[in-house]
Amino acid sequence: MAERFYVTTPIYYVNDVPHIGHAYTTIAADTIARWHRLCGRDTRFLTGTDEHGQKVMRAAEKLGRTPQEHVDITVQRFARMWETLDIQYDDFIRTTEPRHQEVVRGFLQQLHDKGELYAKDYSGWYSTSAERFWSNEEVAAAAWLALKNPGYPAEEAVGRLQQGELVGRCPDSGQAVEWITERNYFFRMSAYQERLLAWISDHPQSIQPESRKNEVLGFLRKPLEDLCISRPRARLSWGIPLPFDEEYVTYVWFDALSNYVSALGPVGSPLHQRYWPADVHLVGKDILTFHTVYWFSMLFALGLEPPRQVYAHGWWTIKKEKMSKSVGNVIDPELLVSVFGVDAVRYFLLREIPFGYDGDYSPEAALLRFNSDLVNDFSNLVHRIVKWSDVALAAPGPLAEPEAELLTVAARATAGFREQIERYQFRGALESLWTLVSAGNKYVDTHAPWALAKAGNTERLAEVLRALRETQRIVVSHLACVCPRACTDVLARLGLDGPDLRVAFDVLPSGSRARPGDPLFMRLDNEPTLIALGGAPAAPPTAPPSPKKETPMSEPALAPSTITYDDFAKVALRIGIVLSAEKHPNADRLLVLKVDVGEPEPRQIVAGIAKVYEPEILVGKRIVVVVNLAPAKLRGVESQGMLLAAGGSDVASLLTPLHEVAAGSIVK
Ligand code: ME8
Repeated sequence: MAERFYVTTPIYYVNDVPHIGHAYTTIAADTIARWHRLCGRDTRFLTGTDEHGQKVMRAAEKLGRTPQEHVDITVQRFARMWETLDIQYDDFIRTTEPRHQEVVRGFLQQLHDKGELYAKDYSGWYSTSAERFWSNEEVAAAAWLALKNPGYPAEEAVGRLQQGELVGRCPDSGQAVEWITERNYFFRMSAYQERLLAWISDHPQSIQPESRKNEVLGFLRKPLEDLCISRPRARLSWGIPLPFDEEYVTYVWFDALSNYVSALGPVGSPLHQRYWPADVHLVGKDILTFHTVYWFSMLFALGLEPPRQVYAHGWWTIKKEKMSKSVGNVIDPELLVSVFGVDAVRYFLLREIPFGYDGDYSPEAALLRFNSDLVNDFSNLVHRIVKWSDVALAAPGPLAEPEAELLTVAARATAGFREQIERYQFRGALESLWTLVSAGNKYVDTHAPWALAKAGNTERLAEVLRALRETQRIVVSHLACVCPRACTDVLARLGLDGPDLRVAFDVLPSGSRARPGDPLFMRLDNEPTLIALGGAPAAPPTAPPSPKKETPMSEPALAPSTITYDDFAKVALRIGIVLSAEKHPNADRLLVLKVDVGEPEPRQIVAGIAKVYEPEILVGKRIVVVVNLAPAKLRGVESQGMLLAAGGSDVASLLTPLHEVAAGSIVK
């Protein structure tokens, strides 16, 4: 039987709205799964949703739904998002499904029967928002932070906490915590400390990257405590009841972690035998301890093998701040897809930061990556020879020196790609593949098919076209796991029905022709794109020269530089009156306006203001329009100008004159 590969993502909290962080892990897992499938491995890719817990229960109550009704609705956000992002999972597990609950209850019973669980009274600081207990030090430190007191005199703060002079706070949410005492069930996790250390030492790849492994080893330097695995039903009813004591439900993490096994069916079932242990659990660094210390110990206790690897990647941040719903800085993948298309979003997220490290998102970086890598390099390689798509390929013959050289680059580039993608180094893998994209473009320049055609040198033209079409085939066959749509399209143009990873120039049949097609990616203009992305239309990034230098992800806060009056006078600003406004057919963020700027015909202007204004209320409003901006297409609709708005990256208000001045009035 073929070698098998089992990859998972975390199961996401069903209450949340998916953002680029969730998309990141899932796109990474999808890329890995597609790659392994392509290599002929028996691959399984699991994702899903985490549907129990207090937050879900409260959200449902607020909306007057039962928790089950609530999760049945909210789970659709994830299902739809994965469809938008071309995620090809094999299974989607929901923790409210009977198939999951049965396995979890079986696990609990088994641990109970083996004496791995015991009941005891426990007192501690409980946070209802985080659904967990915290230590004195943790809640005192969070309280100190909330008061914005300098430093943190740990002993003094803990002392004040115990005296009741300081209100303890939850380190996650900042909300006040409560001191509660309750009887609960505990898992004897402390008994597994030595075994965990031995396992990690014997399986150095089991936690990656190395820095994360060291973090876990650091955690394991302190004595491991037993893990509370129950919550009284009186306090939390939305969970899986303990099979041996129905007064309690299971702790959400015990429930959630089990999904990786439960999705395969009961232990011993055919799928379980075929795929467990998982090859890799991809997770964010926030949930590393749960996936290593807790999960490995649980598996030891259950007599199951730990996953072969847990790989923890870093955070996407916004202006160096963690992305979070409460801060209100989350980036909606739908918006990025509406501007760039799905392949480009997948490419950007995987290419931009090394997998494992944190990285800051900015619309400027996304646009730069798009215009340089995808338009200038990749799309160019595919499109420049479209003119000769009708030329039939000659039978492959011995390679002349330039073709042999190109093939050598292809071999090196694809070996680098293969080696790095199998270690989840997406950025390095793509960089490696791009050496071939660049070499292909250079080959077109040097061996100028247009000149060969003009000179009537059909024999050499057919040779050059073979090398180029084979190069395209090799590039898109490898890239198909990252950018499936564009690559499938190019493969079809080459007459193939799927990727072919062979690195050779004699794969395409002699006599075969290609089919012409539109450019895969079209250059996007800075200003309108940045506005559509909710970014500031300032400091236009230009495509860097090839070979590219590293793009810093951070957005430096530049003070505006001085310009002359003449510079300013170049911008023609006019008062416009909005005649009509409607939603853009392909982008949620955009509105399409017809604006009278005092010319014979109204201007059509596409603006990224749909999140702030309902179209109807804009009709009749006077606004300020830049009328001498080169027209640009925004998601397929032409924009003949730009509106002025206040607020920078988040549009706060359109600018409007104090008096009813005529359409076309000059603004200066
Ligand atoms: O933790 N940058 O679910 P969750 C990168 N239900 N990745 C991010 C991110 C960001 N800013 N934000 C989220 C849970 N992620 C549990 C998991 S698993 C048995 C239970 C990704 O909805 C990253 O993979 O909070 C992170 O680990 C995961 O989303 C957390 O998703």
